[in-house]
Amino acid sequence: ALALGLEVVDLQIISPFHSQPFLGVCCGFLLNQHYNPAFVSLQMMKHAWDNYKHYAWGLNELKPISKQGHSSNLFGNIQGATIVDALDTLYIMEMKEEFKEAKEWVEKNLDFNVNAEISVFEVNIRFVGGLLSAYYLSGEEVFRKKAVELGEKLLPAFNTPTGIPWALLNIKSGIGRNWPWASGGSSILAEFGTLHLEFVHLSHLSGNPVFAEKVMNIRKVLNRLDKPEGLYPNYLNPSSGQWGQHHVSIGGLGDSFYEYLLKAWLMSDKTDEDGKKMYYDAVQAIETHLIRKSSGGLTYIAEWKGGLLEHKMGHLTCFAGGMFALGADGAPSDKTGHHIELGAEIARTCHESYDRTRMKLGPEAFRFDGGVEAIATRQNEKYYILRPEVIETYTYMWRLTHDPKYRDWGWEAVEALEKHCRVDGGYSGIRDVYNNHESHDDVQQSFFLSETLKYLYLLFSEDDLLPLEHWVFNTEAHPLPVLHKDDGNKEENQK
Ligand code: DMJ
Repeated sequence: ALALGLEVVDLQIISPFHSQPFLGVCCGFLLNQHYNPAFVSLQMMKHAWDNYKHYAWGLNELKPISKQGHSSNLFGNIQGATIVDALDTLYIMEMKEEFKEAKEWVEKNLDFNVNAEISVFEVNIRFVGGLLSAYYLSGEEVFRKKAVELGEKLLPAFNTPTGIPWALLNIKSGIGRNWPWASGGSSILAEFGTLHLEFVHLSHLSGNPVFAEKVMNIRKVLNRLDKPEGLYPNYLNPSSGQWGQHHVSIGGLGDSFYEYLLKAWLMSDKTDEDGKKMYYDAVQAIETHLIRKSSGGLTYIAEWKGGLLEHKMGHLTCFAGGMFALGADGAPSDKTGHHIELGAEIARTCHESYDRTRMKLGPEAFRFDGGVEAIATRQNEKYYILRPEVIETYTYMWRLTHDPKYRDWGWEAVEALEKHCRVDGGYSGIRDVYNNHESHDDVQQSFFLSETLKYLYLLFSEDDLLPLEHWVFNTEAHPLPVLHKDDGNKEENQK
């Protein structure tokens, strides 16, 4: 850890939440006896932001070891992903100067008139979602305008025979296509199923119904289809309207589709009965066919391949703990307690996946076969790229149960992030969380600022900061307000 340039000492930190002592190895500011954990998350944000600003300003992401910009092909040559993704976190943490400079950058430099092939899903959740949240929080018109402008650029993605959008779109030419690796030219469930919240808000803020119509049509197509055992395969062909391979996952390729069904209902002030039914029916099928308990008593969500289970759970799947708990309130047939319990069990399993590594950070995927439980067995599944899902679930579980263990677990994650991911030039992912020594991947993902640090901050803050009754978080942790029936007039005013 000394190689990271941190001031490292062994010390006993008293848990900020109760009397159990933490044995910690940590960085400068944690030595201050008067720290508070929300303040620590804010300091982490400052370190991530300052370094991005210093070394990669205006580019998509930061390479914190080589101290330069990082570009990913997900955004084509749209720039500034970290700035747009971080806007609302800066706002919530009251980093006013930083928010101001981010806003100025958006005003002057955020440009969608580029010849770029982009991922419709990634641009929607990070850019459209980030701009919408920034607008709702700050009221600054520039964010609303940019969100709507970008939304319009995404519309040609829906020009397919079924209206199921392409995964990739050239926002200049309007030509779309799918990932070449996706089953027989299919679109991906977690991609086309994760547009709903943002597109409903785009219609709300622009007065143009086209956005909401596009995502409601996706619902219609899905509702017409037969679902194997009530499950949704990850692949759907946008031309034929037929499923591709029968692979089902609550992690990668499927995850946020389920999240958006529930949140569409919540965001509609619980009027979107269709979304509600689709969500609870899907959870029922998931429980029957995918959720299993290990011999050591850990509940996990397996993957389903044409009827056969792969006993593997991805880090991405860990968001589902928070989702089950968030959906508990509306669960049919007195199942509220059961859904909370399911959330708690998934949280515990995901915590175990962290606790069973040397670095106390979770692997990309962990398995429940071949004599192991909650451990990665394949070398290419041992990495941690600053993902938020486990901390996200702690935050929901804390808000919904107030069991102090979730704050303790969040604090363990803070300690591990500070010890292993914090470097001079920001925060980096780790190649192998079971190793004695950090091998850094040299990427500070934009979702570290938009999600991981925001969820930590919320975990350690009061419940009245973005209360769950009034806000839903998109899958990139951008808060969007619940729309009440009488909010509709706004659309008229915007015309
Ligand atoms: C984020 O972009 C979103 O949370 C998405 O839903 C899944 N992948 C990353 C974080 O892991």
